[in-house]
Amino acid sequence: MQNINPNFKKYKSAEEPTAKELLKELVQGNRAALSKGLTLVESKKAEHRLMAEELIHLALPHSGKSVRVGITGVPGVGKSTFIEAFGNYLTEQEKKVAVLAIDPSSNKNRGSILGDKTRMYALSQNKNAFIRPSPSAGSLGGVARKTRESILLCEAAGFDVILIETVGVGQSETTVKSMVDFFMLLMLAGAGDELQGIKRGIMEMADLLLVNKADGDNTRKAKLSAAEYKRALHLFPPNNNDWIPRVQTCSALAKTGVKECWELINEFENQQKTKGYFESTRNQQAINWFEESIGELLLSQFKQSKKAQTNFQLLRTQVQNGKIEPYAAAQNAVSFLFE
Ligand SMILES: Nc1nc2c(ncn2[C@@H]2O[C@H](COP(=O)(O)OP(=O)(O)O)[C@@H](O)[C@H]2O)c(=O)[nH]1
Ligand SMILES: [Mg+2]
Repeated sequence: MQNINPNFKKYKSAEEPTAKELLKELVQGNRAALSKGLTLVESKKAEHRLMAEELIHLALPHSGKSVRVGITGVPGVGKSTFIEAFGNYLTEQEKKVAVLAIDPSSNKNRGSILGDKTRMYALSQNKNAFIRPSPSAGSLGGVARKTRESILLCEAAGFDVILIETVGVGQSETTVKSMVDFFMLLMLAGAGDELQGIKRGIMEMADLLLVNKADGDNTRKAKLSAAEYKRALHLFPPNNNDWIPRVQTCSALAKTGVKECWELINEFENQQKTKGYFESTRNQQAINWFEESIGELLLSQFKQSKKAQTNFQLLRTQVQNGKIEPYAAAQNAVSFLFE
């Protein structure tokens, strides 16, 4: 791939490594280099952004070899506990596991969804695992870009499985779905879909519905729920990748059903690769990323242009006072970008 940004070479300071130096360390599995790379990716500073872009560009040939798994479900369903059990199980299978999060609502005061490191204590101490808390609040688009780039960097650093956690409310699932190979939804037994706030659309996106907390007195209820979900899945429209979504139970706390979950992901990967869907899905995701980025870049240019912003404020008042029709005002506002 060609290096198309001529500004790449401008970044250089005495004490900082160049993107090339950083990548070299990162590819050798240097965790500090990976952390630094991720910090660059998350940074809003222009010079960091530039270096991040170069780093991503250099990392691309080393990326793509992991299995990317999205994990969602309402708060309290057991995502973090599951990731602790699943992540440690995977490292026992000689896998290197990276955990990332998508959480546009998080901010420094409230802490991110991966802030609860106590639930992932063993994993956070595991030398074959890498946990990166969610970047601080931003637009979903911004967080999505950072997460996509973080996936690439983790892959270049040799991680085999990337787990991406998101909260099961709102838009962020669609975003996670658009960047993973396999998407799983954690559910609770007997709580009812409405109670769990899980929209049908999210259930339809899942490759696996995993009924968690199937332990103790709850085991039977969990099995019953799983059977119900299985029946409900038949009513869903078929996927265009020939994969029939599965339903399983697990106990993240007792660490049961975790192995089965990994076996299912392997089955999925094999099937999708054999049929050619694995690659075509990723290619489609790349196209989507490209298209989304254009909208984002235009918006960011619009926000950065002083001239456009002055005009925007003027138009805003005119729209408010009924002096100009909203669509015409938008056309006028945007036209400033192309002058
Ligand atoms: N009984 C039981 N409790 C669980 C299980 N998984 C998680 N929990 C508990 O459910 C609560 C929420 O778990 P957490 O992992 O933080 O959920 P998250 O908000 O989805 O990340 C905690 O008190 C966990 O100990 C499970 O498999 N069985
Ligand atoms: Mg959590």
